[in-house]
This record gives sequence, C-alpha cells and structure tokens, in this order.
Amino acid sequence: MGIELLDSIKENLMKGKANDVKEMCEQAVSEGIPVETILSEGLISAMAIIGDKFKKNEVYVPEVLIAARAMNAGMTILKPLLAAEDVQAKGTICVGTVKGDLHDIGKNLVCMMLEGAGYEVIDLGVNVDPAKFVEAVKEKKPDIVAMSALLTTTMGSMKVTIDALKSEGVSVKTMVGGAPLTDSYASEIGADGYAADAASAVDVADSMVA
Ligand code: B1M
Repeated sequence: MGIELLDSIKENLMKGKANDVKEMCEQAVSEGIPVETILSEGLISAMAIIGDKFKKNEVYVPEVLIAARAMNAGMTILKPLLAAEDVQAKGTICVGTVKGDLHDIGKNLVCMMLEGAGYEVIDLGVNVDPAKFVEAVKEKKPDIVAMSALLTTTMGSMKVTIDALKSEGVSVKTMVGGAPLTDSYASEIGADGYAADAASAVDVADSMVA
C-alpha cells in the first residue's frame, strides 16, 4: 500500500497534478509513512526523473515548472514535519541572478531543482550586488553560492563577486550558469563549477558537497 501510494505521488508530480500530490502526501503522512521516505521516494525521485528528461530535451520548461509547482504543493505538507523532525538538508545554497541582470526564470528553475534534490535554498533574487552575495555568505554560511547571468554585459559581475568572496576570505564553493556562460569562462573567472542547465546544477552541487 505504502509503495503504491509513493508511486502515485511520483506519477502525479511528474504530471504536475499539484492538488493530488498534496492530498496524497497528507494521506501518506496519516498512514504513517516516514516523512523522509515520502520526500525522497515520492517527491525528490520524481523531480530527479523530470530533471533527467529536461536534460535530454524530452520535456521542456513548462513541464518542469508545473512539476515543481506540484512538488511545492507536497512540500507544504512535509516541510513543517521535516522541520519538527530536524531532517538534515544535503547542504545550503545561496542562489542569485547577478548585478544588472533581471532574468529570473532560469534561476528559479535552478532553485526548484536544488530544493527538489534536498538542498536548503536561499534565493537572493535578481540584480544581486557582489556585496550582497558576500553579506549573505557571511550571515547564512552556505556550502555553495550559485550565480546566474543571462546577459553578456552582466557575466563580468560573477568574477567581481568571486574576487570579493576571495578577498573577504570567506570559505564557500562557487557555481555559475546561464545561457551565455561556458565551462571555460567559469574556469577563467575562478568559479569552482559550471552547470549548463538546472538539472546539471544538482549534479554539480552534489559533487561539491560530497
Ligand atoms: Co532578455 N535577453 N533582456 N528578457 N531574454 C535574452 C537573454 C537575450 C538572449 C534575447 C536576445 O536578444 N536574443 C538577450 C541577451 C543578449 C546577450 O547579452 N547576449 C536579452 C536582452 C538583450 C535583454 C534586455 C537588455 C532587452 C532590453 O531591454 N533591451 C533586457 C535586460 C534586462 C535586465 O536584465 N537588466 C531584457 C529583459 C527581458 C525580460 C524582462 C523581458 C524577460 C525576463 C523575464 C524574467 O526573467 N522574469 C526576458 C527574457 C524572457 C529573455 C529570453 C527571451 C528568455 C530567457 C529565459 O527565461 N529563458 C532570452 C532569450 C532566450 O534565451 N531565448 C533573453 C528560459 C530559461 C529557462 O532559460 O534562463 O537560459 P535560461 O536558464 C537555463 C540555463 O541557462 C541554466 O539553467 C536554466 C534551465 O535549464 N541556468 C543556470 C541559468 N542560470 C543558471 C545558474 C546555474 C546553473 C544553471 O547555477 C548557478
């Protein structure tokens, strides 16, 4: 019964059926399935499949967004219980679109995939000044800072931010991504990692916190 219910949660999440996912999470909790199991074997594993399909161009942005919305609906049930059980997140990641850049669709997808993979995500928003990244790192002590840029004119702010983090002596891994970015640009500016898409951002984060 428990396994069937977890499979239904997975299937409905992948179809983006937010209300069904929410109700099924409630049912799973009332049946005594451990919250961590519902999260990992229901929600997270479904988002991992969506992420993989997205990487292979088998699904597109709208499908990912509606799946993520269904994930969030399930999370409204699980989050308070997880907090009560003190379940450890895989790591903490501060995410933001860099200074001068207002594009947030890709950044939001990255946040959703990371959350779906079990990270605590602190979304700093758009147009994030290097000093704001530094301040957030000092205050929140994340494992990773993830920066997004969609404009060739704003990519440079990633280097300024990385340099600022280094000169402040704060210890944190840095990851960059966004349409104009490349792996070689990421190395050039001293980033610890580059992800071409939201699903790969999870792989890169996993390798950084491993
Ligand atoms: Co803008 N825009 N835009 N825009 N816009 C682009 C990026 C552009 C390529 C369009 C074009 O000319 N063909 C062009 C950039 C050219 C360049 O610099 N090379 C451009 C421009 C020029 C501008 C303005 C300057 C236009 C103007 O005002 N003259 C202006 C700038 C505003 C500013 O930021 N200061 C501007 C404004 C806007 C809108 C506000 C209208 C809107 C943004 C709305 C919003 O985000 N809320 C917008 C949009 C929608 C686009 C396009 C059409 C779509 C971007 C998008 O959301 N894609 C875009 C053209 C295009 O890409 N076809 C364009 C979908 C999204 C899921 O993909 O963001 O690439 P993407 O994210 C991917 C990956 O890149 C990666 O994962 C995501 C999912 O796989 N990824 C990461 C992203 N961040 C990551 C971080 C990671 C890892 C992976 O780790 C940290």
